[in-house]
Amino acid sequence: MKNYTTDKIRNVVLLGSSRSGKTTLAEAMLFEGKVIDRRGTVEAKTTVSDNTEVEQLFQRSIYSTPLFAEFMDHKLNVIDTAGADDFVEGVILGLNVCDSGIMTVNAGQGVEVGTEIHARYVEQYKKPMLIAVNQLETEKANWDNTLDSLHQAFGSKAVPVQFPVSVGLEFNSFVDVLKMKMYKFSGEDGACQILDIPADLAGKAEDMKAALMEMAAESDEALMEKYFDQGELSEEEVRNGLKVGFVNGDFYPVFCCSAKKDMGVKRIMEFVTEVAPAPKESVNDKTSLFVYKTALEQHLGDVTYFKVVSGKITEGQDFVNMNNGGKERITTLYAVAGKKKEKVTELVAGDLGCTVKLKAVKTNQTLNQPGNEKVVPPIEFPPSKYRTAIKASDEKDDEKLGEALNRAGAEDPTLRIEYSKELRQTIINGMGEQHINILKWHLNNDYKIEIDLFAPKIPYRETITKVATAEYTHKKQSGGAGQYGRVVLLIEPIVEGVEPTGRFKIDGKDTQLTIKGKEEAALDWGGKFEFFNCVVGGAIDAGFMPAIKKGIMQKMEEGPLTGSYARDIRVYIYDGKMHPVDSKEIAFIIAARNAFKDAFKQAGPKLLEPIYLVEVMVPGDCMGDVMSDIQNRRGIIEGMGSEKGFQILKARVPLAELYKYSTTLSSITSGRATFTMEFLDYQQVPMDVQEKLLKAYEEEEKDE
Ligand SMILES: Nc1nc2c(ncn2[C@@H]2O[C@H](COP(=O)(O)OP(=O)(O)OP(=O)(O)O)[C@@H](O)[C@H]2O)c(=O)[nH]1
Ligand SMILES: [Mg+2]
Repeated sequence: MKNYTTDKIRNVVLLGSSRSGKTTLAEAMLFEGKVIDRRGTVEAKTTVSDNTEVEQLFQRSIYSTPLFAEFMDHKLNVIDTAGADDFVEGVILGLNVCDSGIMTVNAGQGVEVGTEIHARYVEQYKKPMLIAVNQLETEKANWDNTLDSLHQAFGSKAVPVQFPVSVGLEFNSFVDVLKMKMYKFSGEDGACQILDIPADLAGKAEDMKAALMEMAAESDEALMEKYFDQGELSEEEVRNGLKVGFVNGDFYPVFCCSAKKDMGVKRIMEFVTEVAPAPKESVNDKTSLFVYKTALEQHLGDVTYFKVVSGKITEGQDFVNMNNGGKERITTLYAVAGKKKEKVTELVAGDLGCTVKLKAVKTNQTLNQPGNEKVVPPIEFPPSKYRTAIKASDEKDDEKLGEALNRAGAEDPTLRIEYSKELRQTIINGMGEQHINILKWHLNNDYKIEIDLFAPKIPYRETITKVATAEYTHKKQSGGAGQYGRVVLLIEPIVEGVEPTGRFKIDGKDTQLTIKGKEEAALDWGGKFEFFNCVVGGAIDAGFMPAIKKGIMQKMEEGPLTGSYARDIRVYIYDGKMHPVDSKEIAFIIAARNAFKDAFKQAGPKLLEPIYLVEVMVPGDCMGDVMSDIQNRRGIIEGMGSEKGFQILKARVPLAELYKYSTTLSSITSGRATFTMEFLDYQQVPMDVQEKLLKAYEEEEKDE
């Protein structure tokens, strides 16, 4: 491959709902780009993208796959992504490192929720996008309905720059109003005649061209002036005007294609080459690389995918990893198209490439030429929306499982592995059940580990609602070293804005406790804890206060109700007793722990559960089912709205009710909905639920 300068590079991410034809389009682009001389198919498991065993097994893309094509003296870097919401990682990293997107839309379906989800990200990242209406030669294809759904979703931004002469099994030609020509295809491999527009279609083409000319004029003052003066613009001026509008994301040109029959693909690549933006990165700075993906690949080992974010890189160059200070030498450079790695000698700013066998490099890290201090901000991936606990079916595999999970988490930033000390479980946070099933597949097949997946515990919180006192004497004075400690304490809930007074009715008498020592802490797990030493008359040496606090903290970490973290409690130690010999730390730890536990149970204890704000995007016809399902999950509807032809439902839902929610939602709506979930706050658990949880915990305690 020859070396390309930045202005001759185009970085494009493929977007679109699952099965809308992204991988098939990529295959046709590689064919047109002379990277392959025969096109494979997804069904035959012979495409360049979708080259992993698991993708071929499930006949869909799961990972992002970097590809390239050489076309019209340009290098097109293309990142194929997965349309399924569970595998959103590729879309996010693709939109981070690419400069424009191609959105495929299945002409038999029109805009789907997958289209919507990807379009939201396109707007979030403010990237220009063109729309390829694909599968036009299929029986169900409907151009007009698809255009309607595009206008519903994107309003006047969706602007057709082509229209098919016929749709369905007959589809073999379209009129392109940018070129004012008709493209007629024969055979399967993109063979095409470029003809004059037939008279019966010329009127429609002229109207569309006029609309495009107006849009081009609107994008630039000088063009606007000329357009008003002379009433028309040249093809070149129209293209330049549209380029401005396209690059600004003011409009999404709509193209016709059949990726499977390689019809219209070349024209889309021409548009990308002529109109889509080149990378903005500068070759004149010191070299800096941003690692956007890492993967373990057969025969190659660790592969590191990067974007040259400034300067240029040649073989044998030394780098500093700005995130861990490590030194790396890049011995080999590749341009990459799936499993195909083509050696190159140089890559310039804006280009995408990969290398192998680096020592300690992860996704989101920056590698710099020594002396360059730049650090590229990490890609932010969407919050998880599926959580499951995991353990090896056989304990002997525990360590192996730990290593495999760490590797999986390092390769897939949307997979977050949590070793929860609080819940004493390993928890996987992912994007959905399919996402976790793929991980399971790898653990079973690549690592030969059998695993169990089950509902994770809920990080409840415990607190109190009123004042209570308790005392406890720990006495062990039979044989050996004795232990003795007596603690008398009072607890009260910490209420925002209410200052402690130390004034209470104790044993029926108004009592003013003297606060001699005060410790306050913000708890790691949220909420506050305050500890007051109010012991007078030397009943307990101050030296034992840390032990008393320690005993109480042990119960704060493992609350009396369900063993969950306790929060927002103020403790007054106001009396107790020591033994001159047998009083030791351990005695006061035990005494305090039990006194606190007893007081807690009398202080109107309540259990708090994590509440998530769930936002569901769903087609109108499924709204009723989705709402009642949410209400069956103790969800409280917070609001409803609509966006681009979809209904939006917002609700507060307990985490305890959200296990496998993505799976249920997908089955209620036949995969036509999506949702996000974000932690909101803690809320009291309903009494009946609390009772059940307390009972379950008591049982668990008995078993231990
Ligand atoms: N008839 C026809 N079938 C197509 C066309 N494009 C794709 N297909 C078929 O549609 C199915 C899905 O195509 P893919 O290319 O895997 O779609 P995708 O967008 O990559 O799907 P995900 O990887 O799941 O996101 C496959 O069976 C393809 O052969 C087309 O233009 N015409
Ligand atoms: Mg695919």
